[in-house]
Amino acid sequence: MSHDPVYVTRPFLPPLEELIPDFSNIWETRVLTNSGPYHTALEKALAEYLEVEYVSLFCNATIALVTALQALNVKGEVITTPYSFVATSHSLLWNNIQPVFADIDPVSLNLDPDAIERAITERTTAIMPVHCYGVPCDTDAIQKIADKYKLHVIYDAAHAFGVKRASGNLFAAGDISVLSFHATKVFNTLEGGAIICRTAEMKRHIDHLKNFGFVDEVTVVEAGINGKMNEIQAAIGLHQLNYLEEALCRRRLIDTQYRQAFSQVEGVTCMAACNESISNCAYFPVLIHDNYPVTRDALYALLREHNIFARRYFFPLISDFDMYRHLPSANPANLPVAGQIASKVLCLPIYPELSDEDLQRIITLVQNPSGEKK
Ligand code: T4K
Repeated sequence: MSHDPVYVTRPFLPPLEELIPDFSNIWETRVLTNSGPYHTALEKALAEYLEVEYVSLFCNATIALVTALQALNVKGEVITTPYSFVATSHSLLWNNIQPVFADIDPVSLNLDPDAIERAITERTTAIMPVHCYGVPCDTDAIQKIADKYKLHVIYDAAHAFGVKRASGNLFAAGDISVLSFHATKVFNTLEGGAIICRTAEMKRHIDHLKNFGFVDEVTVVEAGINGKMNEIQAAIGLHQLNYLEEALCRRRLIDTQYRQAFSQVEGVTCMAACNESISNCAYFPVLIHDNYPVTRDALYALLREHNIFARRYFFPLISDFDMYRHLPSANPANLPVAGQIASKVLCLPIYPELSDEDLQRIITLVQNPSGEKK
């Protein structure tokens, strides 16, 4: 029997009929963008939901990262992780900053604080860690290093929307956190993103930077970019918020079922559950070890044969792309843990509308890749 394709994710959308009155309103008023009422309302709603004071909406997280670095006037070298989506380090190149890759911790898969400290040079001005898969970085250790060497910290929190942490708000860590609201994320506005910062003055600065540097009709203070979110996206975001808890619950249920199913499968490990945080279950990465019956890539291919499109996030490492390979810090000998993890990882489908039947098919294939009758 052939099945519809199952992708690593499928964007959640609110019922269309709920959106129509807001779309009609936007059509009528002709306020389409440039900080309209939906934009203002979503910034306020997100600040409340995330329990932070200052949120600036963006057209996507990549432009938000580029802007965050501008806002802090970051130059020279920035220490970052090779185990991420390429937008993380691209944002540095867009600012003529040299990325310096440091290795990751084998459990959290986030930047290893010791490796960060070893990578510091006279040119280092900031650290750009990623809360990879929504797992919180060791923010205390990172802040200690930042304070000791007087460095900025810009968190790429693209995966972390909806993550709660017992030991304090994750988004209060560092100078700035950047969220992504891309279609593939836990909370989406089709495309979109946001910067969370700590002061009203910084928010003002960021809001100027995302609007070409305009301060008022006749004053441009710096070379800003067009990073604005439009009204349709903001309206969708407001509706998405109403469904967020439901969507997170379904994700957590799928996460639990995968974990239970794989607990006895030799050669497959799941990410360790982080005791002090409530996960957003944005991704479901598994590591496929040498004692599993087939290789990671063979499992990836087997799933594809069954119309299941798992993804090898984050393989290749950013540092292995040709355009980054020449950097001294990109040497695989400098990044042994990241290299190991990238060769073993497979992200399985997880999204609110994943059916029980499809979930079971994925589980069965992972449990028994050779298809032998048991
Ligand atoms: N920092 C980090 C750590 C990130 O992971 C990302 C983005 C960023 C920064 C930058 O954020 P943004 O500037 O995008 O806001 C996807 C996403 O495009 C990307 O946003 C995301 N990270 C990355 C991890 O994944 P691809 O190239 O794998 O996407 P794609 O098009 O192959 O989508 C994956 C699957 O999702 C598809 O097979 C089907 C499904 N899908 C996707 C889209 C776009 C849908 O069903 N509908 C859709 O509209 O990068």
